[in-house]
Amino acid sequence: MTPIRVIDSHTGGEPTRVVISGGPDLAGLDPAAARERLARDDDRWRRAIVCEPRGSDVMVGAYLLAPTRADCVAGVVFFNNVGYLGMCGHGTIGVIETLRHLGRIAPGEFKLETPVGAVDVELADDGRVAIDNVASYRHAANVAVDVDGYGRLHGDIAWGGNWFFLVDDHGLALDLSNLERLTDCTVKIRRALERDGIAGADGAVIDHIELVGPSSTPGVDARNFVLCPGLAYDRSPCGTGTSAKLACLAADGTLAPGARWRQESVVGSEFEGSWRRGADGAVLPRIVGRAHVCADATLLFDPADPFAWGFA
Ligand code: PYC
Repeated sequence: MTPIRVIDSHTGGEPTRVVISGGPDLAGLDPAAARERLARDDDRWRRAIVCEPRGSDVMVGAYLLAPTRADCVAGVVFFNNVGYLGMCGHGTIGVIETLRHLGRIAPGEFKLETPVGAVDVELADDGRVAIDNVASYRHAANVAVDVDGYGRLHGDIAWGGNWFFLVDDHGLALDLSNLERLTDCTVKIRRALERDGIAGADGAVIDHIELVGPSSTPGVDARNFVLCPGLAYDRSPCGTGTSAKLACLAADGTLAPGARWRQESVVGSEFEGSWRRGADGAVLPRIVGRAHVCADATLLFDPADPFAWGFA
């Protein structure tokens, strides 16, 4: 087994592991085709790269692909401890910071191909990355769900590059000291959605649960707790989750186009969001955040290691 070189970064505390060399051969595939192939034929690489013993439930991986579109700087497929993501906001910021660290890009504007479409990104001189995310929208508002141990809660179903159920009336403190209860509540919301057949467009599974509440940080509009598909919580404010929130604010008419929305995570890291109206009326979110590279490592595969291919 050839070693795999990875670069780890974190975006507001949420890790991204970018595969620089080694791993599955994805030559010539666009991100959507690569994701399909990986899930069907090559899934063991995902486990080996982001699951224990080399990774953890929190780790998000990113395969870098040669772009198939002339206007894109690279393609990317994001993955985690249970599968593959359509888009990943914090991960995109981590990929851009990684490309900058490698000297492959300098501050400027780029396009990145993802399985759910191309996204425009801008790297500023100070290292901040702005993502013009995919068109986001609210699919359903104020959907009631009976949650074991928490009673009847209400949430909006929204798309921000992944499917989210956004709940305001949870009554929980969005605080690190309350992680156990936050996780318990969001896992139970997820189960209740599945039980009741509550889904996104075309029956899509809602695999991200976002609790939103006020922030006590001056100037910050909201604080969130996001449960990811593999049941780890997002340490960052979640780029796709912030996009989903912006779509709901736009649908409610409570955030004007171009107005700034500052959202912080349960660990206190922050993304800045805003939205503009696309030509077809779509809500186009912009998310701004910053990542830091924290490791440049080689993953080794010992043929005698019974856990060489990871375990979930
Ligand atoms: O930032 O979009 C995001 C994200 C999705 C899952 C973890 N982070």
